[in-house]
Amino acid sequence: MQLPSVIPSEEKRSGTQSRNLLLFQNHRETLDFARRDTGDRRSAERCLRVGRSLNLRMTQGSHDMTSLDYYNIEELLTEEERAARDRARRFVQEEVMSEIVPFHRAGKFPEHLTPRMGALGFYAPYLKGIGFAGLNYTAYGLIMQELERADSGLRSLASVQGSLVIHAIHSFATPEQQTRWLPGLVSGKLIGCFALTEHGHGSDPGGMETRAKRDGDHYILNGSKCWIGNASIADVKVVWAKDDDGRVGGFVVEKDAPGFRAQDIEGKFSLRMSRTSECWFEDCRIPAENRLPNASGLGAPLSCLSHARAGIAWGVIGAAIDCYETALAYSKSREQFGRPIAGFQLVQQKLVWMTQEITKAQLLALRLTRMMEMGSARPAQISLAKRNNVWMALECARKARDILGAAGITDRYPVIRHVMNLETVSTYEGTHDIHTLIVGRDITGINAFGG
Ligand code: TGC
Ligand code: FAD
Repeated sequence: MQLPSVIPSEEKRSGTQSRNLLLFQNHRETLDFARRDTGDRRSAERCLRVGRSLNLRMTQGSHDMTSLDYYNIEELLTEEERAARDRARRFVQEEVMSEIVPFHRAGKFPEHLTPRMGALGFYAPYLKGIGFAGLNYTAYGLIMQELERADSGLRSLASVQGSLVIHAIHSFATPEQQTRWLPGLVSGKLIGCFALTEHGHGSDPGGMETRAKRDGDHYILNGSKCWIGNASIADVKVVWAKDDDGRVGGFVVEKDAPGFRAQDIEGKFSLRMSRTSECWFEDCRIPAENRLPNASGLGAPLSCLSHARAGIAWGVIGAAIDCYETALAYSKSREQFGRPIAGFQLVQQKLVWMTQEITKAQLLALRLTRMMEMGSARPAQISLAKRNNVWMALECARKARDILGAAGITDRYPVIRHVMNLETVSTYEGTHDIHTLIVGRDITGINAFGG
């Protein structure tokens, strides 16, 4: 007689399910290992090694390239766009998926993927010039979709490195500065961070208190930043601070600059794979030539954010599809009251809602990047897409979690991880409500922000 287990033996080994089942086998061994080794600081590292050693077993023969496409959006894509997406999808399946759960549990990022993503051209792939992939915005969005299908932390790394740091240096630096920093950043050999948010100024970055005071051939920075991706390890920190005239400027703080200090934020339940830091500048002295001369005013960092937000509008579709496909497969195999739960009308309603909203989000994202390619997209239109698509993905993740019942709270399935991650995505790069007010201001002409 077979005893029941939370791993149903009848689970079909195809597509997403097979991937999830194999991932869970990794988890179990990782968990068993972790249980035997409690309280030891080295246990997290060991968990990672176990996860890695199981990597090959998981990826062999799992080239599932299907993805929800209810309105045949595939037909609207060019060969180049499909190729970029498929390259990213293959990378995620073959090199990333087996890493996700152990690294997520350990609260670490698989650092070896940073140069690998650089080699694949995933950082700001829409930029033109030496070293850049030179793709269009839709291909960029599709790459972000595939990265976020795995984990929002993976897409975040690409957003910060590419659309924020590389984009800022590409847009606002001199040719000499670009030559100095871009090759290392684009290849992923150097790590970047984008420091805008402060402890006291999140939604209103215009109120920032960090100052950069000119002192001969140097600037002296004083102030602090908070919630900054990779700040503690970044080689190239793009820091936004007000100058002697009170104008927002961009300053590059390099590794080991005197007066710079950072500390990682512990205890995150969301975006666990990302390193997120707070940092302080105490008479931090940098050469005057590290100022980005073409960045003047808050519009400079906000223009970088526009590009990252468009990537998020595409990226979260990947997370939503992963949740939908997991819930669909589970509901077809899970039986209650003598039939698959997919046969119940209330479950179908949730699956249909997901299909409908993912399809609308795909069309919205595609139209947005087509407008960006024509140069006609306005920031408020980007805000609308970020706002809608992140909300859509979070709702899909919550509904999928519900369909999975108790199994949905374990990381045997990716759904609860997406739920937790998307809470961050809804907050960063402008909260849901801040984007509401940006669009509200655009359509009414009345500014609802404070002040
Ligand atoms: P406001 O008057 O609206 O704007 C100031 C100046 O900026 C211009 N501008 C933009 N320019 C380009 N692109 C945009 N998206 C722009 N939005 C505004 C604007 O025209 C103006 O120019 P000028 O010449 O007149 O000075 O300024 P405000 O202080 O009223 O701003 C309000 C608001 C809400 C729009 C803005 O501050 C905002 O977006 N707040 C949200 C903060 C935010 O998104 N922070 C993100 C931090 S970075 C991050 O989260 C990275 S996580 C990445 C990851 O891991 O994926
Ligand atoms: P607050 O601004 O304090 O907002 C709190 C609440 O008040 C929200 O619900 C908000 O919508 C609401 N609110 C605020 N103002 C208004 C208003 N006028 N009307 C109505 N409601 C309002 N920042 C960076 O610079 N670089 C990074 O790399 C980075 N990475 C991040 C990574 C993670 C994991 C997280 C969580 C954040 C990151 N951030 C980063 C910071 C992020 O951009 C901010 O958290 C975000 O902009 C919101 O700021 P806040 O957290 O201070 O919230």
